[in-house]
Amino acid sequence: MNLQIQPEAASERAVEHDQLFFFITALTIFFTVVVGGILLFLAVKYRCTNSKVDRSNAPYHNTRLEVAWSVIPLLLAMLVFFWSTKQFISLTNAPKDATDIFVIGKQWMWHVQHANGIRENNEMHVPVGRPIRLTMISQDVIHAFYIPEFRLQWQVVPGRYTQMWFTPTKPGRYHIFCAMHCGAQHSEMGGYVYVLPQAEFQQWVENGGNRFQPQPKTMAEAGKQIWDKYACGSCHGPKDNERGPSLYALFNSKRKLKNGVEVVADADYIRDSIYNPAARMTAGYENTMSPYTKEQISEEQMLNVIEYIKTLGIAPSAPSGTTPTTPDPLTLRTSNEGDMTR
Ligand SMILES: [Cu+2]
Repeated sequence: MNLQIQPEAASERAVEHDQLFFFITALTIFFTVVVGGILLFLAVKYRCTNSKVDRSNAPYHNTRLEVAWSVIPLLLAMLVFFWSTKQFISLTNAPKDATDIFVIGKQWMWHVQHANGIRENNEMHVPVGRPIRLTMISQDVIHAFYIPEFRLQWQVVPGRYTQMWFTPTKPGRYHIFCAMHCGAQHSEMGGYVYVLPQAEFQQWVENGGNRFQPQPKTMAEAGKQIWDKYACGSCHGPKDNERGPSLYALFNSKRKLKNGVEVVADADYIRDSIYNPAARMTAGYENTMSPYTKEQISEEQMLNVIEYIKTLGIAPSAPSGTTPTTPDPLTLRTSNEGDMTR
């Protein structure tokens, strides 16, 4: 009989995750047996009042024993705490050379975009052995992107980008699930990630993936189309003008707002400023820009627009090759609270 306790471990993260998981399991079993065994032994030994056991001079306490049963579990708990915290933090800290893939969740499917313009539905093709960073957002309700074989799961929420990364280690096909109950057809919201050997992945890219359009456009090119369609450049030119501030070399730079606060112009800031310009006006400007709705610019198109704005220049402080959407979930949450009510 082939009894499988865990799904296959197909990412770097999975190996460390499993070590921690089995360590906690072993600890639990060990202490259950020790405490249960002592309990059982004492219960049997002293089971009735007339058993011939000396009950006089029962000890009230034993300092060495008490220190031991306090300090040893404390140390073990701290070990589990630091070990799991390390893994938790590493989930959002992608290496600089990670390849970006963008994921959009909607009832009830996963939409995937690669920077080279390849788009996929309910499928994600990745090369083996390369770090992949996912930037995710939902178009409607809260979802969660979950690949058990990679031990990878994070919430995909409306109103802000979330990120996580992984390095797949074994070519193969692995299930994608939505791990957040998101409506009637939640259970059908799934798909597959295909981990391909490098050469095969290159071939897949050259063939244009499983195309929805014959000639792939890069995300930035698709973003420029939207930029042109809404004539964004008429107010946001190469230089600041009286209608609007320039967006050249905006990405990742510091912006002074009307209310005196200074913010970093990251992906969330740009997205917010298009869907809800009034919320964070740039210092020196009146609120003359009308907000864009998701019917006009969908979440999918928004990612393209942001990629295009990056091509207008990234502030020098930007670490090369990264998408500096603030990885700290707390900062993001406070900066986007208005979104849910829009
Ligand atoms: Cu879902």
